[in-house]
Amino acid sequence: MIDTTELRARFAGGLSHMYGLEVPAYRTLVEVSTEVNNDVVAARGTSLRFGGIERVTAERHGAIRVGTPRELRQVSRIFAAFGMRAVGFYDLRDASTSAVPVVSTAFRPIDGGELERNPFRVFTSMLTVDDPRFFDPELQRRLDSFLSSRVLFGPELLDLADQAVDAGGLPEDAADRFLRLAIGAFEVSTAPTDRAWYTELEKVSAVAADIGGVAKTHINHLTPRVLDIDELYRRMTDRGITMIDQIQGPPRWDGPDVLLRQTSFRALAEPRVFREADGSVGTGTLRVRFGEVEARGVALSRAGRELYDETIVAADAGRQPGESWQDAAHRAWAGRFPRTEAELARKDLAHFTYSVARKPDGGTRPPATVGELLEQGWITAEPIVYEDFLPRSAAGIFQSNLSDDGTKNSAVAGTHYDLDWIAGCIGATVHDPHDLYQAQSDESLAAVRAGLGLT
Ligand code: OOG
Ligand code: NI
Repeated sequence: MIDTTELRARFAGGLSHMYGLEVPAYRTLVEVSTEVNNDVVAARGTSLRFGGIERVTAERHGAIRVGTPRELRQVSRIFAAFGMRAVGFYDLRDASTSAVPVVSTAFRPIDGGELERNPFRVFTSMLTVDDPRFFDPELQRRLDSFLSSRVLFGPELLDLADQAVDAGGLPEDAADRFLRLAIGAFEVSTAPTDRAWYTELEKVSAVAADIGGVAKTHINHLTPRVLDIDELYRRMTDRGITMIDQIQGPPRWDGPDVLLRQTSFRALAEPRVFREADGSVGTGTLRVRFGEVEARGVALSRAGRELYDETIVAADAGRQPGESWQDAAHRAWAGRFPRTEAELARKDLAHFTYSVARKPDGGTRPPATVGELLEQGWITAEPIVYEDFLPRSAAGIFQSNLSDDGTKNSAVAGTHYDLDWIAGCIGATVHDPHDLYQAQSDESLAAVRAGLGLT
């Protein structure tokens, strides 16, 4: 029996192999990431925080885009077979100045042990066909009809997925078949794309064309994790690969690493087959797929996240003409963000797991608050890795690779989507990321309290 964890590891590895064949520059990105990670480990030693080196080296996230609630529900069944649950809700329609008509969630393991064994996650977006800011009734009708006639995930694939969920894995042969079908479902389409239809959608939004203009879904990008993203950016640039012009998220600074920093190389022209208006079929190119890389830090609490969002706004507002985002952000950070993890913990701005460092002996009774326990050396705090995404960075990633802003009619109201809508659509819980981190932290605190005799 190949269990859920092993299925997920093979799925992540198989997708990475497939994507490396489809987008060769992704192989360079993985190569350079591995070099940087090895150098960081050589320089700082192997006692890495934020996850062990095996986890970090194997770690990837992918991004896919589907067209309809039905497709979203189907893909959630496939991810469930890999132990990947829906976490979080992202509305990129408002997080972006360009036309990005999608709402998203991320499918990932939610258990600490499972994350350490293989943290593969997939940022999954669904086209909001019914949003009148992007699509008029006539275009909605044609999109609906195009999308409802395509089959992204066949019955055998879905059936194997359900079996894997029920049994917690699959026998070897069935597992091989399941993985082949699942990985195949995310390969780029070789069927001819209708040029006129694709172009019509592209005028509204390049994202809409990438989703609704083709017969299949595909991996849009895969993202290895790197321990020093600034160094990676330099080395990729030295190799002659054009990177987007900034690293998204918090700036590099000498304080704690928080949340998520991401960057990517520009999408490269890929050959695709097109059907022209006269019925002839020939090759053309599309630029939509790329490679992204990310560095992860500590998960922030709700209060910490508010501080983060405020600091980003302050960085934008304080940016001088000609100044880089990095420099402006660095200034904003230095003025607002705690400089140490201990301070983040004391102010309850980030999530940690706690362990007992010294046992009470004789008459000394440990203090009651986490801050005092830390200060007096009773407990230690390990940062909990941020396992999720950032809407602004996600919008930036979408946007940085669009050749055109598209069109959005802000005079009409958009359709409403939220976390509960996604839950209803997939017929499963969509977890709130904060609740997951809080539960992990609370559990460790309860054990610490018991260990110190504080309960
Ligand atoms: C997804 C963009 C979001 C990230 O890392 O923030 C994302 C997409 O381009 O489909 O992957
Ligand atoms: Ni991404």
